Amino acid sequence: MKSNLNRFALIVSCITVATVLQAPAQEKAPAQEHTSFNHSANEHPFRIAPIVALDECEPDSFNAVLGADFCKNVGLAALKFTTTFNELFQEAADGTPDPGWDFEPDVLRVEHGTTLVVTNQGGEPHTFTEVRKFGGGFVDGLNHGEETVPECSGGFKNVAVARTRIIQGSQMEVTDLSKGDHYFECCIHPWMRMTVHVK
Ligand SMILES: [Cu+2]
Repeated sequence: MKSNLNRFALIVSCITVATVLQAPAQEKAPAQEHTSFNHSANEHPFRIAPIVALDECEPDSFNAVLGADFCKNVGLAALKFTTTFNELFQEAADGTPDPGWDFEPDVLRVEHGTTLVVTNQGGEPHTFTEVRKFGGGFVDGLNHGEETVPECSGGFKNVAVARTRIIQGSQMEVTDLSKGDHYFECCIHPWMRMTVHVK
């Protein structure tokens, strides 16, 4: 009887040891899957490519012309890092458009399948519009004589243009870009340009 009890205790402790030994093995399996998932993700490290739209609009002068709350660069205005509405048009007319109105980066190389995520970190609306060839936008006074490109014509009355508008603080995603070169510009401030190479 005693011997049977000992055998039973031995069996129980063997099962316990086996269970304990198995536990890490079970935890390991998903970890390995996770590693291989990360590995495949590493083959396409740029599945999401962030892009920002920037500007330095001066709220008082812009809003006097375009309406209250059109330009929301309150922080920059406090620091005096802003350009007034008239200055912006004068700079464009002089052929030296304001570099504070910008897409970053200017050039981007991405893998096929990458999603562009464009965030408007500026104070006024922009568009991120794909064009066949860079050219003028839909605001004549900002075009420096360049003709409006077909993709921007009609301004926001054109649904295709309106769909590419990004208001302050919001984001827009661009997906399904084919392999090759793609050109994007702002239909309001046409010197805001960027090129995306899709491999
Ligand atoms: Cu713009």
